[in-house]
Amino acid sequence: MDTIVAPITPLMRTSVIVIRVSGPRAFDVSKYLYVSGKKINDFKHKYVYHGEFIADDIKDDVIFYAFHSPNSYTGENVVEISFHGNPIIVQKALKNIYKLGIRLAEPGEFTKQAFLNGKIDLIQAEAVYELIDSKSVTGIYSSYEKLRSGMRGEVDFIKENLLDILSVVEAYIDFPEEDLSDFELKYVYERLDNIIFKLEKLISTFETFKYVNEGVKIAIIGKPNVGKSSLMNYLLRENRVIVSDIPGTTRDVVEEEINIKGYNVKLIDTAGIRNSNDKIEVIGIEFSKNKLNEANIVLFLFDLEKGVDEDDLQIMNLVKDKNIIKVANKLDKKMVDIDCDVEISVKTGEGVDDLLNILEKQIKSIVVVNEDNKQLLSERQRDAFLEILNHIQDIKKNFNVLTLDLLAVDLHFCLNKISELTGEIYTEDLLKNIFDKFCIGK
Ligand SMILES: Nc1nc2c(ncn2[C@@H]2O[C@H](COP(=O)(O)OP(=O)(O)OP(=O)(O)O)[C@@H](O)[C@H]2O)c(=O)[nH]1
Ligand SMILES: [Mg+2]
Repeated sequence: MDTIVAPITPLMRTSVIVIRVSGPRAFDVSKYLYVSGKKINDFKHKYVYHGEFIADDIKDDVIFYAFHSPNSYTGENVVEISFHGNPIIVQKALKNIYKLGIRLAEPGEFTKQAFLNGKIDLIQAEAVYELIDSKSVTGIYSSYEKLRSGMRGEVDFIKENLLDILSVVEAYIDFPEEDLSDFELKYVYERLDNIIFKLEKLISTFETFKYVNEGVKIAIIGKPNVGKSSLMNYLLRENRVIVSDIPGTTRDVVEEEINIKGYNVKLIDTAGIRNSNDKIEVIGIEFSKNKLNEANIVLFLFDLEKGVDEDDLQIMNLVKDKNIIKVANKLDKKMVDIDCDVEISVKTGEGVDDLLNILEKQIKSIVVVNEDNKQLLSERQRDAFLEILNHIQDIKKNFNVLTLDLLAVDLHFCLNKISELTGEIYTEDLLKNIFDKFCIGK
């Protein structure tokens, strides 16, 4: 294994920059490390040192610590050094470390070392990325659980059931003239059902994974001038979208990610929908109508000053199948009553908290987290489990007509899929796909 080095904090002017050296020759950096004027000769495991990094034209007061293989994040010898947060110092230090034959790490290569050394499996390696990338509390919880357990419980359950079936099938392969007894058939079907039940539950978590990562899409719609862009700005806490008292101000669809009560949300402001002769406005309105199809929740805005009219009813027709929250805005200028879920004034902020509470409830009903399955499957994991599920369902359907040889082949296929999932079997391409997403230093 190569010895690699990289900053594990951003390489920018900041308070502290930490670099990590990992690999069989990591302790060679001792060449540049001094404590009380003396070179460090042997690093003690998990000891923190305060000293100096001295190499050619640089010198810095540093803190460093070491981990001995295999008891480190990567499973290799590891030294981490924290410098004062000036990237010039760290660039120079790195240059000197390269002279020792230690190279700059590729994206995700520390985690890849951990995987190759068997410290973590591939599900856990992916969970490291998911944990850092998560934009919501649910996502963080899920990825942390995956990181801790690698979904061992689930994976082992499926594997054991597959092996149980395989042992029955293989016992009969050499005696093709004999049939499985009723008892053995029942045993096999029970195990097939166990697997199907578990897989269906697991696969259903992918929907939530998608919401957690891509965000729940919430479109703000309504006729022109009801305050859609004002509400968008209010929720984003910035003047992101142009607001004016001229109807037809917003011409484009504007999307922004925000966090609402711990949930990752994609908020979409749309052009006010009405019959218009303005060419550009018409294009914007068409865009908005298309966006409506993607929305998981629709915030339908009304105007409490002007009341409901034919335009509102036409828009209502467009979204009647959607998950709608009816929001009556401009409470501060209320002239009429409107049948709605909540009254607000974006101008004074009144009622917006109530709106957020209603939104939270709606989001929760979409981002369903099953108490037994808090670990959410990523796309790769979903695809692998889905392939196994399809195979198992076929096996169950055709159990009576399949030859034992074919059954054994199918069962081995499923076991192999699981091994690919956990990384017991892997290809360089697969690893590249997974680790290329990481940043350098992870
Ligand atoms: N009094 C009052 N005025 C508001 C309120 N919310 C928005 N407005 C005003 O209503 C006008 C229209 O607001 P916008 O946010 O641009 O409305 P819009 O729905 O995005 O309009 P289009 O982009 O044209 O579809 C602006 O003058 C806002 O300042 C409110 O709660 N009370
Ligand atoms: Mg607008």
